[in-house]
Amino acid sequence: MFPVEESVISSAIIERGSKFLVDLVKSDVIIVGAGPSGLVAGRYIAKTGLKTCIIERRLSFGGGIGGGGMLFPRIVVQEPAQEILEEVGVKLEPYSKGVWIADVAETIAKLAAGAIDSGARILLGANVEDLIVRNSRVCGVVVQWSAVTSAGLHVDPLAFESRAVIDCTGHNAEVVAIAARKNPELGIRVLGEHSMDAVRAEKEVVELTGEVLPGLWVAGMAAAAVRGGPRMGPIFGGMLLSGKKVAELVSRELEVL
Ligand code: 48F
Repeated sequence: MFPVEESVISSAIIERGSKFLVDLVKSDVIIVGAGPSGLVAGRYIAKTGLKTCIIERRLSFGGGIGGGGMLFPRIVVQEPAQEILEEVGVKLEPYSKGVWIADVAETIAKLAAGAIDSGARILLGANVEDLIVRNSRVCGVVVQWSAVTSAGLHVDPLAFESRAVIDCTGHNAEVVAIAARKNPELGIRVLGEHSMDAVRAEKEVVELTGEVLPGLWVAGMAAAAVRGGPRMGPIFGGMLLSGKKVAELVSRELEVL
């Protein structure tokens, strides 16, 4: 095996890791959250050629996919959203008319690979804790390493600019909640998700996907949380279609569609 000394390992990581981060300080689109909606949005936006970065606070992607339903390692997906999984090579098992079953590990891996292969970059272990807001427009995010946040250290964050920010943070709609808390004059509120109604929720999560403030978009469960839609549990068609819809809306807004 080729002998690689510690100094080479360290300098390679510091040098190329810094280059990666410098490149992220200005993007076309920043997506917060690498769950199903964020990964799908990232794939379709990056495919248009827009410079796309997904920021995820954990050291892994997939969000709520991994937990399946009560930790059973399967998720349900319905027509027509199964096509989004088929496109990235997820093997689907038919269950009943219009309903398919997918393995959670395979879904996570292939959605993430789909986003990365389309050109989206994923920054793991980084927490979005604030937004850049200029003249009532969201112009980027403020980021801190999750480890620093967990340790409660007082360390100033860094800011990453973008032409659009998409909140794909799931049930707490964290980015919109931050915008609401820190900028009450913008008049945005997070209504909170309602109790379960899977049929309605799946339809509404797609309908509720869209722009909530100039420069700030919401998709996935965060859209339901912001606008008071119901929850749906471990059925994922709505998440996938919401990610695809926000990608189309943002790409059109940024004039690449
Ligand atoms: O929760 P999550 O999977 O959101 P989603 O894409 O999908 C929801 C479903 O998984 C499921 C459901 C059934 O369909 O309701 O819950 O709407 O993924 C959200 C990701 O965002 C990350 C979080 O770690 C997770 O991986 N995240 C949340 N807040 C932040 C964040 C933040 N402030 N900064 C960075 N990442």
